[in-house]
Amino acid sequence: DPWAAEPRRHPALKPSSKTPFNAEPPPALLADNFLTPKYERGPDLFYVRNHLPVPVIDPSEYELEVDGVGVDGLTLSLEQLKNDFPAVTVTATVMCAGNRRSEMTQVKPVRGLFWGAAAVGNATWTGARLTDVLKAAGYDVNSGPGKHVCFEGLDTDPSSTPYGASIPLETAVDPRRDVILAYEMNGQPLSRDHGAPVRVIVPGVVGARNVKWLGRITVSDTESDSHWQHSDYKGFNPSVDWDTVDFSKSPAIQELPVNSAICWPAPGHTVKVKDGHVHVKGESGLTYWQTAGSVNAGIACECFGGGQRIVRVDVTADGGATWHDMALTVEEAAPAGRCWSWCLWQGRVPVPPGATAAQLWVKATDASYNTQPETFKNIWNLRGVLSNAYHRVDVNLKR
Ligand code: MTE
Ligand code: MO
Repeated sequence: DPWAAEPRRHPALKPSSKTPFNAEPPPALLADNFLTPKYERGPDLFYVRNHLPVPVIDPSEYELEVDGVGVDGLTLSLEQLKNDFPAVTVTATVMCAGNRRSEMTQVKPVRGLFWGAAAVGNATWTGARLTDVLKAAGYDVNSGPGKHVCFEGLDTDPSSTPYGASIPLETAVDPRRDVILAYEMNGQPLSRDHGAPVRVIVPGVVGARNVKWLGRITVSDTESDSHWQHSDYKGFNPSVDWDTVDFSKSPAIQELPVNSAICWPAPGHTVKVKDGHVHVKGESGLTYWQTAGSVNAGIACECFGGGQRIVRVDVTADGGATWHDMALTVEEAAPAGRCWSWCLWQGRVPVPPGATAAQLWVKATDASYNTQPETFKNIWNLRGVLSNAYHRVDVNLKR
């Protein structure tokens, strides 16, 4: 039974599939913490997206192979990776390409896991720089050959084919892109679900390329030949269907577009109105579940190409007649173009007088003034990826 050795999971994670295990936390628990937390000694609340059984890896026998064009070849143990290279810590949001797919599905069915808005998390990742490891393997990061860097996982399907993905060489060799081979998450050794003992973290790039249980790094002239690189995780014109789709015609998703979500109140919740406003102030932790629902907090997740900063989050409760600036309550102090983390936000939004219900909409804007589309209709795609239209939450109002 390939599923017999699966790790223990946080009971608050809501699975969309159990084998392989795929689950997301309740959104209200996400927006309260800049770093997606772990409570007590248990597993963490960071969403899990596995395509295959979690491999059983003895850290003392772990080996990372580095090979490919322009590479002399190198095999590293976990101890060597930790001891022979400077440890760097990067804070980065990881988001699944299918995050918020369940909203896109309402336009027209798509194929994929039924993700809500919480297939995203933020953590500090500590490890060796990919550029340092490539250099140690004899690769010239300034003028070496190749066009892509491929990553292979140690998780395999029944035909022994591993999970794999690749990123462009330019992303991999640029030290300012902060690509690291991480062995710690939020200051603790990686958990099994998140790729122990080593995963690659490619900040600003879709979850699928952040390969877990990393076994091999290959510099190559071609993209990873993995199914997940060439026949999945791509976007298409809304009129392309499963009869006409040609995966070779679309580029693999790398950077993700601007996204944001209202994490509180939850859909259908009753919210208290004060002075004509929905009181929108963040409070902490699990108390969210017990308060009267007078709280609204959200995340704006910037995973856009350049690592652009989120400069504004707007919310409306009247269908866009009036938009209101939210306060960005937790932001990362990162240099321009290297904002790899989401920001948290909250605020007060006026609701129409006398209304007993309202629909809240949110959109975020980044430093390049990229923002989100209004609806899913014209960004619909058959795989349900890149789902970043305004996030809308229906609430009841109590005066
Ligand atoms: N790496 C391996 N080896 N196997 C996988 O199934 N899933 C990918 C990526 N890396 C995957 C993988 C996808 S699609 C996502 S969204 C992220 O891991 C999820 O990372 P997490 O489970 O730590 O949140
Ligand atoms: Mo994903």
